[in-house]
Amino acid sequence: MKCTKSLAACLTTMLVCGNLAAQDTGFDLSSQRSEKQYVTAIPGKKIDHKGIVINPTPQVMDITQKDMLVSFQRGFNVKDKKGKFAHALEFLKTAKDGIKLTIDINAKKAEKNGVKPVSGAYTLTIDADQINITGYDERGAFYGIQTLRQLMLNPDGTEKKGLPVLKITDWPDLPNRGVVEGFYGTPWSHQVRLSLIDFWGKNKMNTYLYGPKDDPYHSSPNWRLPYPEDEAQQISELIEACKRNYVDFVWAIHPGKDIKWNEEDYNNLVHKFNLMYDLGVRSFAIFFDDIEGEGTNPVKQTELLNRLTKEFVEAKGDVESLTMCPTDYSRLWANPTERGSLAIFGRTLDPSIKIFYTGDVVCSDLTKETMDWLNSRIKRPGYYWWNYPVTDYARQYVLQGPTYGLDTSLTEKDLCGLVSNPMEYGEASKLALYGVADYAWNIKAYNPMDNWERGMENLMPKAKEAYRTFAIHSGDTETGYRRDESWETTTFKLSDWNDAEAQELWNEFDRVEKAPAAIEQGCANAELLKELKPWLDEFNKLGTRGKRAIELGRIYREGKDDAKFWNQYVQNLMTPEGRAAYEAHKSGTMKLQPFYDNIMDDMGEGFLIKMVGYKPQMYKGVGSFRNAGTTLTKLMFDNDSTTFYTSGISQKKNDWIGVDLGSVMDVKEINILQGRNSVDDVDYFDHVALQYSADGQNWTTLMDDMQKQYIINWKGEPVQARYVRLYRLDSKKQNYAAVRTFDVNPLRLDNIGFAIEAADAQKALYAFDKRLATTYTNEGTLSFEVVPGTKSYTLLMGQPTANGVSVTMLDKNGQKVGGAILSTPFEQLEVPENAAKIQLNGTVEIFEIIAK
Ligand code: 14T
Repeated sequence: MKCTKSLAACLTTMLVCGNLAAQDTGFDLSSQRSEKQYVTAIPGKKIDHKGIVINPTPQVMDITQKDMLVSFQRGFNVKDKKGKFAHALEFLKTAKDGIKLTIDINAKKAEKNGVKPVSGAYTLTIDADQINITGYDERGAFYGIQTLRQLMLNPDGTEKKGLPVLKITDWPDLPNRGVVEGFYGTPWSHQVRLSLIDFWGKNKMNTYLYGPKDDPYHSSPNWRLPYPEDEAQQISELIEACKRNYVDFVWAIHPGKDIKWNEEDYNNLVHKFNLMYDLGVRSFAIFFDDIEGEGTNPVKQTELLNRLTKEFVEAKGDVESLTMCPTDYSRLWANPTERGSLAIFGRTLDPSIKIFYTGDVVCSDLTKETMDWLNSRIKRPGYYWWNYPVTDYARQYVLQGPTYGLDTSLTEKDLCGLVSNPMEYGEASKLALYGVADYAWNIKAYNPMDNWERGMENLMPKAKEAYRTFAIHSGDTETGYRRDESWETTTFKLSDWNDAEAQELWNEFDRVEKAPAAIEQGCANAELLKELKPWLDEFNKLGTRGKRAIELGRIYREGKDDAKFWNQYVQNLMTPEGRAAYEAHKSGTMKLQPFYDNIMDDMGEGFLIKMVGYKPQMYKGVGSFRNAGTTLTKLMFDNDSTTFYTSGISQKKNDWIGVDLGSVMDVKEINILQGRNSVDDVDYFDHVALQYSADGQNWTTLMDDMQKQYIINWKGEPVQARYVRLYRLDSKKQNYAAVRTFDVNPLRLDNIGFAIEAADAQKALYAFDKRLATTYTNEGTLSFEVVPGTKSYTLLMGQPTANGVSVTMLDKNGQKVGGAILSTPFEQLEVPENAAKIQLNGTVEIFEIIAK
């Protein structure tokens, strides 16, 4: 794709395609996204909380009297000493003769009770006859109330039997805990934002950074302009909701794409800040991420931020210190030297200003090492922007796995805060945020696996098991920030089949098939259900297909009934539309989908060999990239030059992409299309050799030293090869590598050896290519010449339409010598000796016509 639009427009287009493409000019985003591709196991394990579940996990909790519950049925006699919490206590019943509940805000008292003196700290004591909440500050008291609520109510809102007798002494580890709405794509709706703000309050998160990339008034072109009336009104409403939940609303501006470092734009920015101030904003951020050109200048950025600190923040008196996101927000492309922007900020940026950072790459784990690296440069504890569970770079996923990848030895000295950048699906992001809240509050105690179990119970108490089935298979991003999934499931290849494992996997696919209906039944959050719906629909189908694949495996292994096998096999394949839907909303990409795809392919291959009587030429993707063995490579062999295999990661020295033909054979012709197009794409090997090998070890070059060549055709004296590949030669390129077509020994009407007549004779070749992956859908008449000596034909088809397919056999004079009606997908046709031509009439998808 050639980008003539602005960077943002390009980025957004590419992101919409779920594919972060590289660009050939300027800022090469895709090479920057060379995420390390490994999946770490999830730490922690499920704990029995004995009915006391508090999120985030309190710092200190003493059960002062075991096995005793204080009944609160008669209600509470509330003494809200400072009169601040009427709105926060609606969940409890008040009664004069109820149990005494005193809520106070008293820093000294809280400190004496043992809390760390930080905003949000509180103590909560529950005794047989009274309950006391003491906040270190107002926010702390509010958090004490949240803890009490969790002790009183079940996730479904029903009341528990009674309250445990205990003392909780609690405070947050990190001063800034929350969320940045910072993704590309549709910004959250007002309703979803309100629901999230409430969720954050309940889970003791205190920060909402408002910075949706596709809000034009946050970014270019409209950052200088006021919000339209109704949007301004909604922002004020968000600020009110945040106040009720003790969440700091931080409004972010993203001016870097077209800012001029002059007085006029400085005034434009102050003017916009003042407009936002008037709407109630008291905390501001400036983002300089994903820009190029003038705006990236760190000296100018610093001058702006320092001046704003003096002339806006300090002048106003009631505005919080600024937060900024540097252009070099990831170590991947940050200049590490003293002259780099991070070091410049360290030396010159006002120390009150917080600096964002996403870690070693764009989406990365939070580690001590990455924070040390950053902090030694910026000379302050960095502010971690965690690009999880964001999916704007891979929109076919909805991430529901455990929240992990966060080092539990860190303290507020390593980072001043943690914000998560979620998915454009706000409700579906809550499961991940439940973990972020827990981690940021109590780092040492963080137990990812247990948090995940509690999170699902919290979000879908009436369908927890079904939700768990969906979530455990919806964690991985396949080619992005990889996350473990399906860790309780064992899959296998057809060649490693064993009956017990097959039955267990069938049982799991059965649960997969049934989970969506149970979730639709039990999920009380309609908005969450709406967000998940497209994935649930596909999940259900995946369950059905998986079960059928295993049932087919049994028939296949019996090997008795070819017709039965093929009839059911065809039913369990996906139509092109079915496949597109499957690709658009993916779950089970780590184990379930590959199992289905592989076993269907392997059974198809085995069955085809059985029908043909020998091993025909196969097409399997091979190569140096991690995903080279996956089903993604099929896109090179589908005779569709609009679809392509992509490495999904940067190319480097010695990389290669090729095909395994299944066995050594005569190779006479090779046709390859590199890149995603042949005009100006950057995702290809711009210096490359074409090679073949019989053993996969020793390679011989057929064409050498090809420069900037998308289209590669070779034809010559046959060579004996099982493998053919494109091998990357010396190059500076770091883009992904993509291949649209990788054709070896292409079948043609002039080399197939018999005549074919059809509406589209070229496509009709797919009925004779001995490949199940390519089919020909006949409409009307297909005729083909009978090769002398042929005794019968096996026809592998889809289900013929109700009228069936009529067959007419003609001799060399055009006289009819036989006929039949084909009505099932698997048919055998006996051929009379004098037949010279066969005509098929009717609508049917033909996989293969095999002569015997
Ligand atoms: F500001 C940053 F810290 C940041 O992460 N910026 C964007 C963010 O808005 C986006 O949601 C996130 C995940 O895709 O990554 C950043 O955007 C990128 C980064 C790339 F390396 C967009 C394209 C890229 F190639």
